[in-house]
Amino acid sequence: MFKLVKMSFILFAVIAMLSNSNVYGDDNKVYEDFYHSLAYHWAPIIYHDVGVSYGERGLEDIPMKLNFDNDWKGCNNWENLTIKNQSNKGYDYKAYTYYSVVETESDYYIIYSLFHPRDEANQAGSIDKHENDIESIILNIKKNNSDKGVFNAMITQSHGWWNYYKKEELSFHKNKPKVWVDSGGHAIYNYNGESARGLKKDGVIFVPVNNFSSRESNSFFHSMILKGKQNQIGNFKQSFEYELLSLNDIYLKNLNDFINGNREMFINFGILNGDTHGKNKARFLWGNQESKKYFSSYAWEDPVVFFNNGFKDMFKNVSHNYVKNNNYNYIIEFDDIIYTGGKKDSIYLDIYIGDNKIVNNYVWGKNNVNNEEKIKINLFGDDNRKGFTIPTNKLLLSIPYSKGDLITDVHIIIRRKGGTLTHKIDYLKFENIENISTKFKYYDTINEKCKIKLKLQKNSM
Ligand SMILES: [Ca+2]
Ligand SMILES: [Ca+2]
Ligand SMILES: [Ca+2]
Repeated sequence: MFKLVKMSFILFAVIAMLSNSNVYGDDNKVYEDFYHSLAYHWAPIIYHDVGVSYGERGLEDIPMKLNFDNDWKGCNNWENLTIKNQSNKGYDYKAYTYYSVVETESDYYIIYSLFHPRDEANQAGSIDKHENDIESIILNIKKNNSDKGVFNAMITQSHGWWNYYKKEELSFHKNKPKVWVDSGGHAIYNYNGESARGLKKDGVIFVPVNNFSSRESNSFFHSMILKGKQNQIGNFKQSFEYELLSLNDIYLKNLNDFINGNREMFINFGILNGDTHGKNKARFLWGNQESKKYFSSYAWEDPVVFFNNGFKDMFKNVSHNYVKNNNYNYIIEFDDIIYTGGKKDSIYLDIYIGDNKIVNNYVWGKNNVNNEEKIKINLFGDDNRKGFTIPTNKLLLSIPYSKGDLITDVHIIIRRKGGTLTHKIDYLKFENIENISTKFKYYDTINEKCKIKLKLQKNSM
């Protein structure tokens, strides 16, 4: 039924395209509406611990919008988050969560990111508090012939590590998974029915709504904290509303700010500007750099990799073809490599984008390669060392567009493994990613020991 609705929406968009010059706007609006409804349908029920003994009596434990203080500056967020500022013009202390949806031929991946202006984490004697905090949840929804698909798996973030849950390990309210968020540090896990953890076991539940109701009692801040009722919060006795906001809007803002040299909100790509109790501690998923254990550097632009790494066989047969994905801006697409480095070699690639190493022998490798052999490059396939099972020849990248002196360089190193040692065979370097041809082309490596055929694609977003 919904498929029909979606189809007719798309048909409508196609007709609109033919009759209207505003082509992409109309088409994107259809997707935006559909993805918002999908994100809302599956949006988590958030069991959120509350620390009423913090300076602002629990205000620290409300997931908020980035501009809660009516500006787009990161460095003033710790200072601005006070109860007494609540009447300042444009301040908004209601609860929000950011979402983004990408779609393959077989699955949806829905990202939810929670932003808190203060991280008050106080772990085992060491205090790790800092200005700005982001922790995320990613759901995998399998497509079927219903309009919203079927829930399959969830990954949640706890600071620098990630937790993996199959459907049967979770509890739900109707279709919505229940998650638990730690007070102060805001690590996210599944909600397993336990009490809130603080001394007084204070916790509240945030539930998604399409639009906030006007009733004050539905706002945790207005009905409890502002009224000084922080001693009556109780142990997950009360629920309050949160609204969903577009994470892609934030991503685009970050791209544009970066290109324009505006560092007020984002000190770097994916990294929030913060200066209180530690510097620049909060990262959105597109600022992640880890690609050895969790592969969280892929979570934003290529969640198939992120889930395949975490769940292995459970994701053996899913599609790696994206039908809609606004979370990257470049693709490096590989065809093959002609190797002239030796006989029966085990070779692999190290690829750096700027300083960030995102491809290593865990991602792609090939054994028993002979001299002058031509080998197809299937990233996450072939003889990779991590057990990935969903090959692709496309490397999706969310990096700032290069402009002026903001150049993103690409460095591809071909290595051979011999016994326990590895040898650098040769390398290829593009000073600017946009120097890569947009049509397939062989590039000789610097010492002419290999040729690699590749091309660059841009996401037209
Ligand atoms: Ca601010
Ligand atoms: Ca500050
Ligand atoms: Ca945190």
